[in-house]
Amino acid sequence: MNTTPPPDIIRSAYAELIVSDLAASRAFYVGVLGLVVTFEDDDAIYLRAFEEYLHHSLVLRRGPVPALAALAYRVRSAADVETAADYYEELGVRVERRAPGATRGIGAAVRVADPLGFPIEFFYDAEHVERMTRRYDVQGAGAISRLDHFNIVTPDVPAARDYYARLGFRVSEDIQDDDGVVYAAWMFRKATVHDIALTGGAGPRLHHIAFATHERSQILHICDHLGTLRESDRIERGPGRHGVSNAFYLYLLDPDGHRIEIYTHDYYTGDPDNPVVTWDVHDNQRRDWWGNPVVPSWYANASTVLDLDAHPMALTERTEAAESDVTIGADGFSYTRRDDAETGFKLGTQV
Ligand code: DHY
Repeated sequence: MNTTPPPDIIRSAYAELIVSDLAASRAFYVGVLGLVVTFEDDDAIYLRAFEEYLHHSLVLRRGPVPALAALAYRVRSAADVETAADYYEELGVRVERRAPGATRGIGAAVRVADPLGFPIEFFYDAEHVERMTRRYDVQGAGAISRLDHFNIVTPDVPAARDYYARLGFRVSEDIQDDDGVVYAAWMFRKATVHDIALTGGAGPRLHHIAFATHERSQILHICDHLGTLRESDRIERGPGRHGVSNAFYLYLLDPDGHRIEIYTHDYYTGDPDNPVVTWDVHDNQRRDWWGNPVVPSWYANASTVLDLDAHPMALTERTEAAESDVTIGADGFSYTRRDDAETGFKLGTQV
């Protein structure tokens, strides 16, 4: 256990993804999602959403293996970057100090191989660019406001929850069964439902990164836009209303299969006694408030994670039951009203 205090983390701030074809990725992230290009060259594209004034919230870097290269948290001050280095050195994991500009637009930073196997960066200083909040002349009908959260796949959710709790994150919601098996947990630093979600499964893998819009209409427009492009197969799940978080959601797959969530309407969690919501894993409305089934790919697939030398991380299997084995959405193993018999009609058992 650490004697060094943890860094004061403000929020999830940016992700760096390795993609195989920058032009194809650009067509998706800029052409469809409308993200703003801060800088691009032959190796990388640096993107931000309309309300963001830091250099980027997403880096797409060309590389041989589509993967996650880093998840970055912003900390409260430059001194907190040093605190992060001390904290992880005391934990005994690999810590790399990065000079200003090692990632374009980012100041002095620290990257660590965290105990869950993820490449995590901490930074404070960053280049400021135009915040395009009021640039309605360039915002489309599907305008995205900001990065909202990361969702990672990890085999032991309680262990991951405890690690993040030591970093100062609090749980907003989780999914458990009557025996206390924890299938997933949502944790936050900023005053929303989450900055990081922990999904139980073979890990480390990246489940998705999520961007927020202001309204549901923007999410629906993205669906319409994809339909018009005859790219409806980029829509993996939704649109729908989450049970957990109460957010309106859409999951998309980028050209390399990285999953991107578009998310809006979650709620304020900032008071110190914010109540934790625990869902029964057999509640059909936990993941989709309307009881629509969760497609199996959403449980099964996730992105490879790279170590600090850009090598793919080996996976550790989950030993406890997988959520997809005990219930997939409204699949007849689950309930809508706890004591009713489940008909399972949404998967077509009526025929
Ligand atoms: C849920 C998943 C998310 C999220 C909030 C809630 C639960 C679910 O519907 O699967 O990715 O951001």
